[in-house]
Amino acid sequence: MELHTSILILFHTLLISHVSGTDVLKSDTVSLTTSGFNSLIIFNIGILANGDIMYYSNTAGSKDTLVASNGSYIGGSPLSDKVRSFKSGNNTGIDRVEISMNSQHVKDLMSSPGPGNSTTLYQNFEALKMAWNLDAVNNDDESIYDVDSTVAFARMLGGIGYKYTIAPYTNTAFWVSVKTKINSGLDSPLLDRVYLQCYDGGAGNDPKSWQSSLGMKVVPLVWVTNDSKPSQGTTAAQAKSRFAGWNKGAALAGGGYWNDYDIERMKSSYAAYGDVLMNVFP
Ligand SMILES: *[C@@H]1O[C@H](CO)[C@@H](O)[C@H](O)[C@H]1NC(C)=O
Ligand SMILES: *[C@@H]1O[C@H](CO)[C@@H](O)[C@H](O)[C@H]1NC(C)=O
Ligand SMILES: *[C@@H]1O[C@H](CO)[C@@H](O)[C@H](O)[C@H]1NC(C)=O
Ligand SMILES: CC(=O)N[C@H]1CO[C@H](CO)[C@@H](O)[C@@H]1O
Repeated sequence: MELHTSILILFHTLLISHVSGTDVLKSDTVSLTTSGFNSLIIFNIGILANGDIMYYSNTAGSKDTLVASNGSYIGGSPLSDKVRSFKSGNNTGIDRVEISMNSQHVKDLMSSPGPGNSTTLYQNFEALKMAWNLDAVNNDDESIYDVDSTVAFARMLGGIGYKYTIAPYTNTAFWVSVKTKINSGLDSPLLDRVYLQCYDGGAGNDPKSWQSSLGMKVVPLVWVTNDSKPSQGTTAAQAKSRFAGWNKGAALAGGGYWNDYDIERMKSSYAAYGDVLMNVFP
């Protein structure tokens, strides 16, 4: 309790998804920056075999966009202006923007050419950070789980100036190992946030038990009302009761939602979901 009121790391998180309908150029970005959320994660960035970076979209009217190639940002200014506006726009409450990716090609690229600052991969991430004014890279690995390359990649990103976060739903042992190695010997942790999936495959997750395994506080995520898997949907009122219950059992670092697309598709209220976080994590 004391931790919460004294240090205000009570960030709220909203995952921006365009998995099946919304990309950041199409989201209601006025609502999502002014509804009480203070962190945004842009979902579905990917690394190609040559180290280039893609922003994936399945959105009608949108296309996959190569955003960094050969060490330069090439995603265009409408996209960079939009992403930068999350933190700089009128009345925005957002002070942190992250990109989320899986671990595709990370192992190969860490093995050759490695994490050095003269590589295309390094320079692409450096260029993307600058163009989008990014704060962190989120690892949403759900299949590869290679400890050494994950740690090398995180350290590379830390060298560029990113913070590093994870979004586990399972495989606690992998994430404990990664967290311990990445933060080992650092005064200020590079891996500074854990967004724990508490829906779908992670529906049974107990934030308290993950906190105890990882030795750090986590931010549980619930899935907003959704018509593709209604049983996983969580109304604002239900989210409030879940976050409050978990937070009572063991103080959390905050709370968050997957995902904005469903809020808009279901005509739910950003403000209602944001209010829950401001209420439970003041
Ligand atoms: C990549 O960038 C380097 C340095 O700017 C340049 O010399 C080279 O031609 C570029 N390669 C491609 C394939 O664009
Ligand atoms: C901020 O408000 C001004 C005045 O209404 C408007 O011209 C500008 O486009 C807005 N900026 C953003 C990023 O929304
Ligand atoms: C790149 O890495 C080398 C070797 O670690 C280091 O000496 C050099 O200062 C780095 N350069 C930049 C621009 O960070
Ligand atoms: C309407 C819909 O399909 N919404 C999304 C619900 O969430 C799942 C998983 O995150 C997405 O795949 C769906 O697109």
